[in-house]
Amino acid sequence: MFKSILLLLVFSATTLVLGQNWQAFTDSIPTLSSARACDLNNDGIKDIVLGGGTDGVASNNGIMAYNGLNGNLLWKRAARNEVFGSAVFMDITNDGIKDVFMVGRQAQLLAINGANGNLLWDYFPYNTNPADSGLYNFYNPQFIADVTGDGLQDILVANGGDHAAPVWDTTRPPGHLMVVNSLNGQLLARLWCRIAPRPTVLLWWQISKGMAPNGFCTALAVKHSVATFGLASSRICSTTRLRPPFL
Ligand SMILES: [Ca+2]
Ligand SMILES: [Ca+2]
Repeated sequence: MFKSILLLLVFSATTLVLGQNWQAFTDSIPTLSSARACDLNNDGIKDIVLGGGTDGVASNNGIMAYNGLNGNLLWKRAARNEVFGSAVFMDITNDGIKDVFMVGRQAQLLAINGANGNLLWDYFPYNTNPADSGLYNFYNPQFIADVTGDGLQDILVANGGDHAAPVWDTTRPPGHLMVVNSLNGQLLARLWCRIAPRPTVLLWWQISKGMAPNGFCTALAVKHSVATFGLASSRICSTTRLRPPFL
């Protein structure tokens, strides 16, 4: 029973007019995900999305969306591992309802239809260990200016954190800073980062070629220290476009 950690949400006094209060309960999972609000059923009331689960364990309660009006579950999704990220929202299905982008362990970078919880794309849909491909945890993504020219903002996200490595092992896989097509999850650019000996130093980087249809490539300028876990303490200072000869 001690593992049956309870998830409890309490949202109170959401409106002075109706004086609404509700609680929602999801059994058997902890959560490190911060709740995010977005109207997913088009009733003018923001709904609540958050992730859950335990490190190394698949869960039927990986990502949940609760009705902001009454706390009822709008939809939920199973997850192959812990979903510790916090959602960001953008409509990529053009139905007027924003879709959900969520991250977690085991290379989970997911786009989910905000209206019904259906999976739109999974960055790593393969039934293999992503560590074999050098991929570990995805950390909270953010939207950046449109790279592909389809009018949709694209995604900048960090991946890293081989927590299976012993603490004394300083030979660790690099973290990745990645630009991903928000429409389909395609990798557009990737930056490998190792631990920097001092701030503002980026030891080495590489960007995959030919990812932008206009012949330009996106380069990422990174300052400040690069943390052990990918880019947790890094600060992304700017995005610039470079012609391929400069790469
Ligand atoms: Ca709503
Ligand atoms: Ca949508």
